[in-house]
Amino acid sequence: MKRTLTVCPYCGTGCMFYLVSDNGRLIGVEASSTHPVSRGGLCVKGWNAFAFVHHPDRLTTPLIRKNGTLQAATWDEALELVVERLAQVQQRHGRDALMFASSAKATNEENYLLMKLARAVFQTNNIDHCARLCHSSTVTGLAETFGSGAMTNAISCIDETDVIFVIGSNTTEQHPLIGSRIMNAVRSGTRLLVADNRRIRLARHADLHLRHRNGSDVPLLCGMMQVIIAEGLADREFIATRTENYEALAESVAPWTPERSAAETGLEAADIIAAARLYAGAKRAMIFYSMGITQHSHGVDNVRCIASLAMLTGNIGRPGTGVNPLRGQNNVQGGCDMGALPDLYSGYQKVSEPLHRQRFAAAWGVPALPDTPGLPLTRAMDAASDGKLFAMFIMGENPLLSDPDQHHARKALENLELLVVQDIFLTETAALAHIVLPAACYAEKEGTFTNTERRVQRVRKAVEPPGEARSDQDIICAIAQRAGYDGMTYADASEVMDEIATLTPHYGGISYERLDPHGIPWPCPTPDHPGTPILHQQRFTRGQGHFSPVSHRLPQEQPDADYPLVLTTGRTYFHWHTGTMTRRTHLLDREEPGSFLELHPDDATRLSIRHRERLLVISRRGSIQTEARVTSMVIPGVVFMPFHFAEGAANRLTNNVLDPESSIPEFKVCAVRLEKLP
Ligand SMILES: Nc1nc2c(c(=O)[nH]1)N[C@H]1C(S)=C(S)[C@@H](COP(=O)(O)OP(=O)(O)OC[C@H]3O[C@@H](n4cnc5c(=O)[nH]c(N)nc54)[C@H](O)[C@@H]3O)O[C@H]1N2
Ligand SMILES: Nc1nc2c(c(=O)[nH]1)N[C@H]1C(S)=C(S)[C@@H](COP(=O)(O)OP(=O)(O)OC[C@H]3O[C@@H](n4cnc5c(=O)[nH]c(N)nc54)[C@H](O)[C@@H]3O)O[C@H]1N2
Ligand code: SF4
Ligand SMILES: [Mo]
Repeated sequence: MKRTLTVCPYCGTGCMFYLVSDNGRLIGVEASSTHPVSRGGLCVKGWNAFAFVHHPDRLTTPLIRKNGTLQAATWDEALELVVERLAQVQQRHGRDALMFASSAKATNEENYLLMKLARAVFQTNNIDHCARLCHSSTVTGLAETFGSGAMTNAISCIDETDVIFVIGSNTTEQHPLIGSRIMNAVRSGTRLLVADNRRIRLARHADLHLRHRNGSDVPLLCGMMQVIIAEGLADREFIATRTENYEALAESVAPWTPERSAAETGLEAADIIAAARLYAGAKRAMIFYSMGITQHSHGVDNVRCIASLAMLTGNIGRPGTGVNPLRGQNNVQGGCDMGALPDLYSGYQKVSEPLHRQRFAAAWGVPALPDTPGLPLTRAMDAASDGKLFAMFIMGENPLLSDPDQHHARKALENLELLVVQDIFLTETAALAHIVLPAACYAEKEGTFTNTERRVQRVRKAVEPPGEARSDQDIICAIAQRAGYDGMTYADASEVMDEIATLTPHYGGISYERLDPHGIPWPCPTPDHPGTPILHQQRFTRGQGHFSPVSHRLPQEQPDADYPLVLTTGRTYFHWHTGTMTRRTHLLDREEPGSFLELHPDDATRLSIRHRERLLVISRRGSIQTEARVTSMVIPGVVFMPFHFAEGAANRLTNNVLDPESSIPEFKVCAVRLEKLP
């Protein structure tokens, strides 16, 4: 038996474990007792992360659509066709007629290579990834206020803080090893404030649980800031020495009295005051947030308020403090770091900045690189649907299920002259493709993932890929070569990391030799630098912290007589997004086998819907059948659905309206009505 130390392929917590294999087959997972995050534990997805790897549904050969059906082909045929057809589309419609979707499931090296392929070989900045649907509001909001969009503190800071404020994060289900660390801290006296109208597990252990209306975080946070300033709880010294634009912030929150905030949020004024005192009264307080904050048409404003609240109380740059956006996918932090973003190279270096462009062009051996930012993923889907984008190369994403408004997503994908999908399974999206390329999964390749606390960790090959599947790195490099570019030949993944280090200041000191055993948190600028667990200690990345005042905007679709309920969507503990991996893992699928809708008992009684009854959920965009789960997890007037299930897909209902600044969709609020099945 062989044990291979590697990183969990599911969430951004970044637990490391050993894959146990026997005779070339994975047979189990063993936790790593010394790893600083997992510390001998794993959640149920981690324990089962070996099971999908050998599933018979794995893609084993390239597929090409002939006479309407996908048929097995050789790599030679498939790669030749990809290059030929991409070039054709560019000749016909211009170089920006293509979009590359990168993958937060793939390694740093693979994300870097796909963005190099897009920019150096195909000369377009049209590259993005699922961070657009996820923390793009964070990247925009924290870049403006702090200068860096990453989690400011380390996960271990949970052990040394006085108050934890969790807002819009179902931490025990979605970042389980962080959730359990919070629970441990609470057991030993740390106070907990939760703002989320679902009665999530952490809420049951909170000193105060705020069940405010969906989309009313700006009124809540402004109300708290008003109380903090009015009661003299602000950190005057921190504001004076470390920040700018405080006067404007103070003026903007002054009208948000607890009474006004209460009216907008549906909370009691006394609870808003209590929340403000609890957070601001702590010597050290940490904020954790996730999709409840970012996935709104005012997501960036929510993030700005969170940044302001932390700066107002001096809770930045010290142990046990910070603004901590929990990054979702195993390598979504890395996808962003590597520049799988339409406006940025690796290390958040702007494509619009001539010096950066020249440096990357010189390193990549091309005469020039495109200077205008490309399309965000969500805007690319709009462009495809409008017939203005003609080809998409999708590596490791399943937008037909994960994008808002499935009807719109389907139209966009079906409109394309060329759709190439590179995945480990024949997903709903891949089934629409003209060419499908079979990829190796995390257990079958070398590379690195960067977790939510910026820790760059080694992913190691435990077994061979099935059939002719190849690593994303191999496939991307083969495409580059066939397109006539000779700057993408590497002996192995570590050589790619060496190139990344020369072009990416945060990763400047990172090399594979240094990552043993448990990685290094960036920034790590030089080979002798130990890494940086806490950001913004002496100064903010941008210099002074910037207070950005906001004004309140409601979610775009409000309940009305026809669609009287608010639908909010999210996740469950057992499943992962579009279910490609977890629904092929027997132990997980058994726990949560199908689509459901959480509905408050009051609403159920009013509509005479019984627990487990099948019902119809209808929005302005579509309708689905699902099963009612009558529960006080949700508040009256709000229903919740996970988006994991192709049958009963929540994204048939959601609204494709975007935050104007971050282009994130409003996944967290749309209006629906329920009907009993005839
Ligand atoms: N098991 C599992 N774990 C996962 C994932 C998975 O699919 N399955 N996905 C990963 C990814 S990519 C991500 S991004 C993370 C997401 O992690 P989370 O953000 O924790 O998960 P969600 O279920 O999307 O939403 C979290 C909470 O937001 C609340 N919420 C909804 N609307 C609002 C609002 O207006 N304001 C506030 N304050 N709260 C609101 C919901 O009630 C919900 O409890 O999880 C990661 N971890
Ligand atoms: N309604 C609603 N919709 C949402 C959200 C929500 O809260 N509500 N959340 C949004 C968020 S935060 C996110 S992050 C997105 C996620 O959206 P997606 O990223 O589209 O969802 P996944 O199912 O994680 O897709 C990852 C794909 O990568 C494949 N894969 C796994 N490993 C590898 C690999 O090594 N190589 C390759 N090439 N492929 C691989 C998997 O089989 C899968 O098809 O969903 C978004 N959609
Ligand atoms: S907490 Fe996240 S990283 Fe850790 S085992 Fe669970 S899914 Fe994997
Ligand atoms: Mo995400």
